[in-house]
This record gives sequence, structure tokens and C-alpha cells, in this order.
Amino acid sequence: MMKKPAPMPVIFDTDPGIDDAMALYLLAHHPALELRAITTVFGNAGVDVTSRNGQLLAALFDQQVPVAKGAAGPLHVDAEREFSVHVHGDDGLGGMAAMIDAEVPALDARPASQLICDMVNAEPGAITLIAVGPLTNLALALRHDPGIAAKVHRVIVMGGAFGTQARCGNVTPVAEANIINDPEAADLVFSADWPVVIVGLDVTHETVMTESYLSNLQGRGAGVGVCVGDFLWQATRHYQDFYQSVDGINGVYAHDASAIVYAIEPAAFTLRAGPVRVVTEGIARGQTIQDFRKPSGAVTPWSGCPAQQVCIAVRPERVLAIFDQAFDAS
Ligand SMILES: [Ca+2]
Repeated sequence: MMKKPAPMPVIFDTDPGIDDAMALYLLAHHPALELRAITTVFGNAGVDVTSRNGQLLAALFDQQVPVAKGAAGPLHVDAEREFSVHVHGDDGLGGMAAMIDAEVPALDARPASQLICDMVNAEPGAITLIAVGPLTNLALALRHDPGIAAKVHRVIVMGGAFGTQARCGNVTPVAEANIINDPEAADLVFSADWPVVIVGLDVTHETVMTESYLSNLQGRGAGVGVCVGDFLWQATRHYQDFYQSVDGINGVYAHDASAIVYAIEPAAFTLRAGPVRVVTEGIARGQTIQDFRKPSGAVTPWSGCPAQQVCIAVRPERVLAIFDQAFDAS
């Protein structure tokens, strides 16, 4: 019999966030992955709220892992910032944070970037970073200890938009929310010499969790104190209304969960290789651009940056099936 591969150890960098909650549930319950730590960042709400949500979700999903609070704002503090309370509600969880009735773990004493450096240095080559919020914590970790780039197994980022299938920005015509929340950090993370896979709107907008799909989660998925499927159904009601009014879809996009599915089943995605830079100035601030042309020898701002991988196609039925299966009793 073939020996099962050891689960992939993961640090989850997150700004919960309703789709973050969905992603974390899948990460915590899939046998191919092993959640090692949760690091929080501003984004869908302020960092105090997203950190509290990280603690609440760790408790709900029965995960005894450190939760470390990260950046309260982007690298450049004068940058404009706006929280997505119109999308995720004031509490970041669609008004349902109060539904979670579980004992909440204390925050780790370290800042998120320090925890990332410590864990990566303790197990060189092992840790996968999955980042589904603004990339500030990863950028701070790289600044603090550039040596970690060579020791991280892989970085998987939910963010950006590259225009395939006309998938462009969701905050501006060219910028996606996680990237425009800290374009300087994103540019640093994509330009660093570590392997990055970018799961952007090009693929996340291809996968819609419809109202009937979400409804079918009810009564399924054991949580501490409350059924996870019931919690997600309630938490997505307002979130779904937002997408209905903006994009006319009867459901929600599988944004952050898609990054977890990539870690589980990369074959569900089509990748394109090439260096990626982020526009940091002007009206296109936050735009992600990959140079996937054949090398011409011309010197450009992409020259010398490592080739990263951008997801340009997905099999949505695999994303939906893998997420749904996490709600079946194991
Ligand atoms: Ca997120």
C-alpha cells in the first residue's frame, strides 16, 4: 500500500472576513493540510476585529494553534485605507460573531511577522504560507528576516486580477481589494525570491457558491457550540445580498477558499509563469501585472524578478466539491 504523504504544514495569514472563515474551516479539516498558526491583518475590518475573529474561529473550529496579531495598516501609513464593512458587516462576520459560543484562546505574545519568521526558521523548507488578506505581514516578515524567503516551501496568495476572462479589479477597474489595501507590500512579496502562486479574481470569480449550495451546508460540519454549516449560512446572508446587488449573482464567490483548494488539489487550476509587479502609483494603483512574454532582452521593471505562478483557469466543480466534502462527517 502507498504511504499517505504527510500533511502540508500551513500558516494562515488572514483578515476574517466571511470567506476567510470558509477557507479556514476547509484548511482546518482537510487531511492533506495541517494548520500550524493563524496570523491576522487589517483588511475586511480593523486588526482588532479581525484578530478577535481569528480567535473566535480557532475556537469554533477546535484548533489549538497560536493566533498572532499582525499589521494594523499598510507599510506606507499615509496610504488611503477603507475597511470593507459594507461587504462583511461591522463585526467582519456578517453580524454573526456573537453566534460563536466557544472558549476563546489568548493571542500569541508575538507580532504576526515575528511568528512567521520563527516558525519558518524552525523548519526550513517545510512551511507553506497561505495569505488571504493584505500582504503586509508577509512583507514585514521579509523585511525583518530576508533569509526566510529561501526557507518557505511555498506562498499561496488570494489576491490580484490579471484580466483573463475579463476578470479585472473589484475595488477599482484594475485593483483587487487585498492588493489595493497594501500595494507596496504586495509588490515586495511578489518580487521576493520565493515561489508564489497567485489565486486572483481570474479564477475566484469563476466559482460561485449559490444560495442553494450554501443552504445545503446547514446542519452539517461540527463546530464547538454551534454547527459550522448553520453559522456560514447565517453569516453569508448579508454577504450574498452584497454580491447580488453588485454583480447580480445569486450566491458568493469562493475567494479565499480557492487558495486552500489550490493547496489541496493544484491540478484543479491552470498556471501561467512570469514575474509579477504591482502598480503603486497613479490611477492604476493596486493593479497586478505579470510579464508572461518570451524574454526579449529588454530591461523592464519586471527584469530580475523571479517567475511566479498566476492561476488563469480553474475547474469550479472541484472547488465546490472539495469545500462541500469538508462538511461530511470524517
Ligand atoms: Ca480575506
